[in-house]
Amino acid sequence: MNEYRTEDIRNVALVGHQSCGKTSLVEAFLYSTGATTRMGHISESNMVSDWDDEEKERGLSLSTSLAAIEFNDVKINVLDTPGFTDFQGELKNAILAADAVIVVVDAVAGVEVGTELAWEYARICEQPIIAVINKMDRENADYENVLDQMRGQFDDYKFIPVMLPIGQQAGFKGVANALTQKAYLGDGAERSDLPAEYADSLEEANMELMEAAAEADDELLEKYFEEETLSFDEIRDGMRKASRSPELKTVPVFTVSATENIGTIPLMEALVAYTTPPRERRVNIARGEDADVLQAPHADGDPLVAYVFKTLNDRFVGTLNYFRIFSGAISSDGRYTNANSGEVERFNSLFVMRGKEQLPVKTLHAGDIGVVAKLTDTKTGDTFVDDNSNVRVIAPEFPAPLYMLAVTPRTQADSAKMGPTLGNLCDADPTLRWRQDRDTRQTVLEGMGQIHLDVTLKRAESLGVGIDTDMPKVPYRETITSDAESSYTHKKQTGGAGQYGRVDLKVEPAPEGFEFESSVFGGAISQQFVASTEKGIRAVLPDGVIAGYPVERVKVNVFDGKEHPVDSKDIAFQIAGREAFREAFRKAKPVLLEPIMDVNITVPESMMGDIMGDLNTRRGRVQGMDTIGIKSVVTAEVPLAEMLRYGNDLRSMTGGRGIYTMDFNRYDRVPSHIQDELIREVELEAAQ
Ligand SMILES: Nc1nc2c(ncn2[C@@H]2O[C@H](COP(=O)(O)OP(=O)(O)O)[C@@H](O)[C@H]2O)c(=O)[nH]1
Ligand SMILES: [Mg+2]
Repeated sequence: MNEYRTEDIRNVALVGHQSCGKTSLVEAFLYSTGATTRMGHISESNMVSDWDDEEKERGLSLSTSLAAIEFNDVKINVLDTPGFTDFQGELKNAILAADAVIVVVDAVAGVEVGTELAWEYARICEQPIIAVINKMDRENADYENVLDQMRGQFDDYKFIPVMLPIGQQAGFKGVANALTQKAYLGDGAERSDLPAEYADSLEEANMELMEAAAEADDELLEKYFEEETLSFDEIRDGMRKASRSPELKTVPVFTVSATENIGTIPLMEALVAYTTPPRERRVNIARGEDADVLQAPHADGDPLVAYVFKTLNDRFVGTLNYFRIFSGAISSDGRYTNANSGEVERFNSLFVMRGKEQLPVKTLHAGDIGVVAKLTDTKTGDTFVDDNSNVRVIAPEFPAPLYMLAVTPRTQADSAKMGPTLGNLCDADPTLRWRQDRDTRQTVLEGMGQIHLDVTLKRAESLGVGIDTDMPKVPYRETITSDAESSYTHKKQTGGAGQYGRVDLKVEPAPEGFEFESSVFGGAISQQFVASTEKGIRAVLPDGVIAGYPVERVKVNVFDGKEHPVDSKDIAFQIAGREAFREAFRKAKPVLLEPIMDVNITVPESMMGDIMGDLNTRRGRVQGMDTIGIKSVVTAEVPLAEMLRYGNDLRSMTGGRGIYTMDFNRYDRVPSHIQDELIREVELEAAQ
């Protein structure tokens, strides 16, 4: 692998709905540039950027992979992202690491959920977008229709076709370039004259392109008015500027067939010409406590700022950290500081990657993307800096987890390894978490969906940890709805040392938590034993009284009791307190509380009815409805207990076209028939 300077580097993130052909496009790039001698195919499980065993098995990209493409003395770092909505974390970080976002759209399926999701992230990051309509060779491929869809869906963007298809479907032969007004047949290595029937439409596309470029810049606009034409370079520069401009939001549109390798070379040329070199990139950073923007230009000599956008734990290659250099340079004999962990890391194993192939390099210049192995304490989201600078790149905001599984180690040996391994996997993936749920006593793994967690557990398995899974329990709470009093005497006075204590107490509902007070009058119980009583009551709280869940929103007042001069002791009052509390709690009309979630669901408008009907069966309360374009957005409050498998259900209801987010709102009373059932379950379990 040659060394590439900043101006000869391009960083693009390939994004789009699952199966739109991103990974196949990387195959075509590698083949057309001579990096491979034949194109891999999904059916043969040999595509360069789907190299992981799991990816091969599923025929699905599960994480971002890096393919460095050497083309015309430029290196294009292609980040091939997974389109499956479970892997949004990978997608967001890849978009941050790149300088342009290539949205690939299927010429038959058109704009899909994954297209929109990626588009919205690109918008939030203010990244320039390039649209590629792929699969033009397929039956029913329809370039114009897909272009119209995009225009309708993303109507604040301006779409400018740069390559138009020559032929469609089985007749798709190549592309016509609006700039050069030439035809590029097959892979497009050579240009030829335009077939006569395309002359008019190309002429028109050329005008549009020129106007769009001229708009980017007052000087260009003036020149265009005067001379009615612009040079190739002016058009390309103008388009680059226009696509980066948050006001103009110009999107150049290209078209290809990845698997037929048609239009690939002109697309690579375009990636070089129409995307911005790394030097022009701005990125949000924190300097100490202050937010700031790292401004252009970022050269080798500037202080180092490099962002780790991906950490991979692999059984064969160990831990790899993928980073993007925003400023400064990195070399294989260097040591750099991880600004997040404070650790100084040695970069001896430095390389660039092409799928799983590691190509060692000595130096990576400002703007480049590389990989480093064998670090001690670095993970996704960290920033490398020079010794004394306190700069961190601000990571994107990641969605809250949607899917949970209870996990248990399979064997004794697995039990010791489970924690550290899950810890590493969660460090590497910002959308993955694990925690010990204190309420349910389960170890809970949380992520974006079933596939996400399946893949995580497979990875843990490959790292040598067997893990079994179970349905997660809902963290219910127990509370009371009225006041009640009780008195309990603990007495053991037969033979030996005796025990004696009496506690009289009152429970009442409280707004939150647990409150304890004592209004014992005239020393009926001494201070010391009031403390014992409180201890006994508090010991009940974690396990509850009626169904084994923690107690909340309760106030206890100990107002009377009785001591014995010899037999009263700590343990006696602990027991009396505990039993008095349990009794009073049972009398005070106890109820279960359950977590209520704020849920936000986006589906195609036509599916709205089904979604609402389904929410009804989940005890959901619809809070609002909205229509955005051809999408409907429903906001609702739904009990967590009804949402545990919603990701799968929504996917099957909508054929993968629905997405949702979910956040905790509050605890609410469980309806009594469900409460009865829950209590019965607990009793059955206890009886076994
Ligand atoms: N006919 C046709 N099929 C394609 C094309 N590009 C990709 N495919 C197929 O679409 C499926 C998904 O491709 P893949 O590259 O894995 O999509 P990704 O999920 O976006 O990475 C595979 O079966 C590919 O062979 C294309 O240009 N034409
Ligand atoms: Mg893929």
